[in-house]
Amino acid sequence: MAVFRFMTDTDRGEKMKEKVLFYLKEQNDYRSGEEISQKLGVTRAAVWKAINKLREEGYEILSSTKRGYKLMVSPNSITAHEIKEVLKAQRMGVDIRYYDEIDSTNNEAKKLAREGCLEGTVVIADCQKSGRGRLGRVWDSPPGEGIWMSLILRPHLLPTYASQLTLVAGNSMCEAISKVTGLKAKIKWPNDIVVNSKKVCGILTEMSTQMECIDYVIIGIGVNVNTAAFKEELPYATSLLLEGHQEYSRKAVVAAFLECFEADYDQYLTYQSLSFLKERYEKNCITLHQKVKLIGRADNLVAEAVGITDEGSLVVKKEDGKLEEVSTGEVSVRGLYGYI
Ligand code: BT5
Repeated sequence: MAVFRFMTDTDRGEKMKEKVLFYLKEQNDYRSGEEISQKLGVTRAAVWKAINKLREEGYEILSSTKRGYKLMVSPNSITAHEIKEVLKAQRMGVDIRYYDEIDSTNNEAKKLAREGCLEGTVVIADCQKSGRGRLGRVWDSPPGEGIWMSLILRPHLLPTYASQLTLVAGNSMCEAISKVTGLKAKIKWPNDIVVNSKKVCGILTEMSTQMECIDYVIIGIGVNVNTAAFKEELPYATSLLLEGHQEYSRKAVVAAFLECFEADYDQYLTYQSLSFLKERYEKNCITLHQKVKLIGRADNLVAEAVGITDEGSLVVKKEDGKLEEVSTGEVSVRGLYGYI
């Protein structure tokens, strides 16, 4: 059930800002306040207000009494408007809700999902105050540096399939990062993306079920894009900036991810299996052909990771040569995060 709401003054201000921004981008030259107000059918005061708001957000807009306004530099921003401008996906990102600051995008996504929002709705924030990892761990989400976003899905699947969507999303983000930055991003099964053996991205998948079917799935993704330094407590964290020695466009990574995920999600729903993705996933997965330690098991098993099943389990080969499928839990991989 969709829930409708009336436009507030804030909504109108946002719309006006978007219109002025779009006009200045399109014209790519000085435009007088009078011309902008006439073209957009609004007062000059409204244009002036929108320009000031844009400047507050980091847009560099020159003004000259004779010539008017000219947009010089757009910030590395991930507002709905900025993402939509470069996004080619149709359904993923159909509705983008941007927040300067939020507790956790997964919390907001859950709220929207309960209210009946469309599949493909994205909640994205510049900063999270209570970003979460798995098992209640903290996810560091400082302002201006990363992508903290949650994607809402409504697949007609049994709940046991939800964890496979983490793998589809992880693969899409891995390929999106490689495509945008040229860096060699790899997947640490099941939910981390690493670059040069350090963690650049984590995924937290949560779901709600109804009558033994999935009601909604939230794919929460955090990517360290332009983080210049991490806290001492995060020795195994890295960012695209630290690995690529340059700043990257956050919206380009978001758009590339949503485009890749849209195509793969459709295929996944058709096959209801990861068979279509297996070759690409295995190529991208750094866990394979490595010694792994299965954490939290009574036997503390150490084995060699040899493959991924069509259901997304990790296949390990034990010392006695026997194979075992591991579907959940934490895995330490030799060479990553301090495991020697
Ligand atoms: C994850 O958990 O890796 C899932 C992270 C998901 C974050 C996204 S951001 C958008 C959405 N909204 C949320 O509230 N969450 C999702 P896990 O595998 O449990 O890893 C957590 C561990 O990674 C922490 O205990 C730290 O050791 C480390 N860590 C924390 N912040 C990090 C960061 N920014 N970069 C790299 N590692 C970090």
